[in-house]
Amino acid sequence: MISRRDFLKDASWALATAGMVHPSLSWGADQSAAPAVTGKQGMILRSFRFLDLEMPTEFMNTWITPVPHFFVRNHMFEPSTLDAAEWRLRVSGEVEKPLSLSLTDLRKIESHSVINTLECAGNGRGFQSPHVPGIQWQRGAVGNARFRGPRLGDLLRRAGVKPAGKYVMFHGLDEVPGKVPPFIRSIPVEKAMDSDSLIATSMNGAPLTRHHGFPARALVPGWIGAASCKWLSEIKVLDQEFEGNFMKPGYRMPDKPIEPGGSANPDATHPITGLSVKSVIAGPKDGTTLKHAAVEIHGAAWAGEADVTKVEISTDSGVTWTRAQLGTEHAHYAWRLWSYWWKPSERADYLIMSRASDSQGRMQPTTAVWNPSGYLYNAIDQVKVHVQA
Ligand SMILES: Nc1nc2c(c(=O)[nH]1)N[C@H]1C(S)=C(S)[C@@H](COP(=O)(O)O)O[C@H]1N2
Ligand SMILES: [Mo]
Repeated sequence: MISRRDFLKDASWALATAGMVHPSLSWGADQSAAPAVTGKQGMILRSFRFLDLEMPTEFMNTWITPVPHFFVRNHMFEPSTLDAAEWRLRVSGEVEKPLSLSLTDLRKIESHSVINTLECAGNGRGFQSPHVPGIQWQRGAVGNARFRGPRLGDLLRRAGVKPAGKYVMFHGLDEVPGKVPPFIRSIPVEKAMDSDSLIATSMNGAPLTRHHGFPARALVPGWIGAASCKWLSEIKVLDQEFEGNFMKPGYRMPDKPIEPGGSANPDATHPITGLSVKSVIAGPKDGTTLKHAAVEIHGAAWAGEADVTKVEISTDSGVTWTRAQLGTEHAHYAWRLWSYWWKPSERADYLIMSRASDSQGRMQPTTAVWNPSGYLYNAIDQVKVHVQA
């Protein structure tokens, strides 16, 4: 093993090991900054091969997450050569008229903008108990951005979906290492036809960067990040759900809760779609020592396809709860910033908790539903602080 200090001293290590298999490489627990990754700043490096970057919670303080702070989740190598002039998006399968569109063709189609909170299904996995394998994300495999591009439904209407077409499959241009199955997934045609499902070509007003899927990605709002395929090159309409590795066994939840630490019967699982209701405390940070003065407790809350209705804060370990103020900026599918001014009554240790509720009547639970891959972790968030003189 190479120590983190050696790694930082010798940035060429990244090049030297670029071909090595380090599936669980991760030293993000101490929230150290990642070495230079193009277009990214101050991120927690969860994995180098393949690149997984987490946003530290101190960046969770703007409604729109700037692209340099937006998390990255890659299952494979990003495409190393991608010529925008050569790039084509094919639409095939159960359609009357298959399409092959250039980037110029796409730009001629009316575009639509959606502000969406994109969250990795594995966000918070690092908090699951008992421990589950996988990238040990804590709070920051999530971000909120304005995506823009043609509606997926408009492309599908142009191609003419046949009655047999029930699912829409996405395939991107990631470079698949060795015999690993490619990142291919599908969504039901109803969600694909939703007027907010996009072929996004821009993020926060600028063309998508390579880390986020240039030149085009699917944007399936309110659903787990994995639904939003990057470097999109192929859309195929299928008569049944796609069943490759990333649909099955990947990204599934047990139909019924299973005992923590247990295993799920694959036949009694279903694909994950929408995100859970969740809030995260961005500040103060866990473990901080505060002066005995008023302090702003703040963070973000989101609920996938539902709307956040309230966020409540407890500063007495969950005995009493008070509503936080919700930020004025809001949009369907977008997180809501929230804030609560707190004056600690005495010098002591405190456990601060946040709990969101949504328009579907869901409330953040005390304990997240445990599952073997640690998906959709959404337990009430908590940070410990010490208040001193
Ligand atoms: N082609 C492709 N698309 C992909 C992935 C991938 O590995 N390859 N990762 C998915 C997962 S698991 C997530 S959470 C989101 C992350 O998007 P981001 O890297 O833009 O934040 O992209 C999704 N789209
Ligand atoms: Mo993800």
